[in-house]
Amino acid sequence: MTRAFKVLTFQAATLATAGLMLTTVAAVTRAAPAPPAAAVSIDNFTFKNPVVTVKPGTTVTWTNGDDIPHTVVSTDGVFKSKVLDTADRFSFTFAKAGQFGYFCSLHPHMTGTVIVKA
Ligand SMILES: [Cu+2]
Repeated sequence: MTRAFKVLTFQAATLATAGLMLTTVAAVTRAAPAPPAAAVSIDNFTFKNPVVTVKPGTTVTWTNGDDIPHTVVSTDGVFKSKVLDTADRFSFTFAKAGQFGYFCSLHPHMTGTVIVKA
């Protein structure tokens, strides 16, 4: 009786360990590489890096570092941010290749371009 119980306990422990290992393997397999990202900061009425070149699928995030509101508006109507106050962010994921000009609708002299190519 006691011996059978011990064997059962051992088997349960072995199964638990195997289960843990499987879980670990699954977690490692599921960890996809971080999606590509790029950042553009807005400072002193300029897009600091006005031309960024990225691969398709990249998410570009603009951050307003000014104490003045700005927007990020696509020239071709592909994307449009709300008014960004200080430290606000706007992100857009560029799925397709192409050249995407944009500007700040409050200060149209502020312009930039995202170039998406594989
Ligand atoms: Cu602006």
